[in-house]
Amino acid sequence: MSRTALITGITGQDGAYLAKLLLEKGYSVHGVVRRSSHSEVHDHRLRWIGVENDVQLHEGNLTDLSGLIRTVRDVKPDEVYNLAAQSFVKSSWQQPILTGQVTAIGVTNVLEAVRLEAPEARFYQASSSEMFGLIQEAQQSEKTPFYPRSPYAVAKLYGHWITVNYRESFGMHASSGILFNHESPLRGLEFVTRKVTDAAARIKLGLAPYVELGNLEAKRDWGHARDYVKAMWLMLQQSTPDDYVVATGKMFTVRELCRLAFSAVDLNYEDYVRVAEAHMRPAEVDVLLGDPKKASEQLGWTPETTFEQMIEEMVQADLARHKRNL
Ligand code: NDP
Ligand code: GDR
Repeated sequence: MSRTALITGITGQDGAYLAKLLLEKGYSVHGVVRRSSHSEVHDHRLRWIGVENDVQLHEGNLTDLSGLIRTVRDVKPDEVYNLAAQSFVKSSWQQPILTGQVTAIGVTNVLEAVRLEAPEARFYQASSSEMFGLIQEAQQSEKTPFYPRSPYAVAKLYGHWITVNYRESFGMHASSGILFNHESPLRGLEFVTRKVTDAAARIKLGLAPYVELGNLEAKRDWGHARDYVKAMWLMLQQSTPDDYVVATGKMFTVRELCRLAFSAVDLNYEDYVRVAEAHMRPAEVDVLLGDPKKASEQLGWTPETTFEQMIEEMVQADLARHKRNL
């Protein structure tokens, strides 16, 4: 019998890749979308990935419990993936209260809607490596203590623990994926990988003279979103719910990212990258490196795309996009 999934944040990067994966597995896929005055912004990623006509969208907001209850009641999901969030770390200092309302309390709203209307449904929470922040161990695993460094990370920590708490309090099948950075051609332009691949493409085509960045020495463990949504699905296929770190176990600096992206268009990044104070953060997360051993051993999950392949794919996608618009 076909299973039904409900995805909050279906219009985001991960939502698009997850919707595609679940449709390929025969699920009936539903998503929660925010109302906007621009109807075309709803589904540009779903269109890019080719599933816009195969998913059913329901208006709703993570801050509106009654709407979430109605949606869960109507959809009767077997699996709920809570991907919606104010997800940009830098914006969380500018909008700390909104970030708390959506990224923290919003998780409780979704959990409550599920507990009331579909208590048997399996629940996935999009936790984040940002919760490790000022790292307490050189390589971070499920056992590493957290030390959040931004209003976003503080909010994600609440979302993480409320998920654990609903599992322990109500016996819900609620799992939390502590995902390290993952990117793709569908990444938002404000995040550093996509900002750099898009800039490399525009500079190559003569559409921009340079790009301004912040901390070039920050190190991240970057994987591909296409690989990471598979780990989300695998978590909900386990007989018992649990928490898993999802990462590649390799890290690169922002500077190395720049070198790779610009060399993909035969340019030297040093000629085009400028550092601007405006892109620095009040409190930086200097380095993140995940230990994906548990996900590998218990879920049988391994990343398939290397960092180099992913950056090449993103640069080529940005080149193609800008050439179409020339
Ligand atoms: P995106 O920013 O691409 O997508 C966020 C989604 O949340 C969008 O669909 C957005 O809708 C939706 N959303 C935002 N606010 C609300 C709201 N108030 N009510 C309903 N929907 C809302 O994020 P990603 O796809 O990259 O990430 C998915 C999740 O995983 C997020 O929770 C993120 O914090 C978390 N995460 C991401 C990682 C990464 O590296 N990508 C790593 C670890 C965790 P709209 O399209 O209308 O803006
Ligand atoms: P991050 O991703 O904050 O790790 O959160 P982002 O790509 O924004 O930053 C990564 C690192 O690059 C440095 N950096 C810059 N970042 C941006 N955005 N723009 C710049 O110009 C720039 N220059 C340097 C940053 O300082 C940082 O150190 C992402 C989000 O997807 C979160 O939702 C998610 O939880 C985490 O990844 C894991």
